[in-house]
Amino acid sequence: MAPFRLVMDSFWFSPYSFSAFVGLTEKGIPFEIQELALHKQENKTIEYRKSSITGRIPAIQHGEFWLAESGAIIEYLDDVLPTPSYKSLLPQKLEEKAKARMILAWIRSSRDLMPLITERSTETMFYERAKSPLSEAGQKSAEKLIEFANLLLSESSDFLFDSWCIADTDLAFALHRLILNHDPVPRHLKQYAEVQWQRPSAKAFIDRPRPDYVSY
Ligand SMILES: N[C@@H](CCC(=O)N[C@@H](CS)C(=O)NCC(=O)O)C(=O)O
Repeated sequence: MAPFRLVMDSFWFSPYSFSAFVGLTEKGIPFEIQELALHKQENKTIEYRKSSITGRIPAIQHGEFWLAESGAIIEYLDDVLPTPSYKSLLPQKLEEKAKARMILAWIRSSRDLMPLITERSTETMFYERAKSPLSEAGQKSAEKLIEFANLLLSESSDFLFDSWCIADTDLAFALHRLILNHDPVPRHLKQYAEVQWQRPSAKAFIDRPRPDYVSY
């Protein structure tokens, strides 16, 4: 098997890097990590732009093959490292897989989440907590996330489906924007998100010692 490399941010706080990192870790294969300092624009070099095409992180290199976009990376990992030899990142059942893709896409691109993402940035999760309460728009955005999670999860679910999938990891990350900043989150959603946060693949990212933050 050709070696894998994950190119990610040096502050270890990108939600997209988190998803790709957890995906690779869950596959149980060795992989190298290359950190790019986004505040120094290390992702803007011509070499990285040519390889990644998007110039954004994360990207993976598998042998000579390069791929960016965390959602595409997850799908590629499941294709190239399939079950049963490797853990599946997306559910096996067709409808559950489709739902998991919906969840990943909504978390990545919904405009509903934009105010929350701005006011509860990942800097507030891994560096300094938010100093101001959520604005009206931020609160609406938080309510939308909570409604979304509530509609998908029952009161006692540890997972979205029968067992863990990468959508659990992504949804828990989004909920932790609120949890870590002490914004209200219903108890069962908090418990659900904390289960995902304790997963060894997630903890390896979360507990990683981080360099001092430089704003950019
Ligand atoms: N849709 C992309 C988003 C990737 C993304 O926006 N990455 C940010 C860091 S969180 C980035 O590379 N920013 C640097 C830049 O845009 O110059 C994915 O899912 O991978």
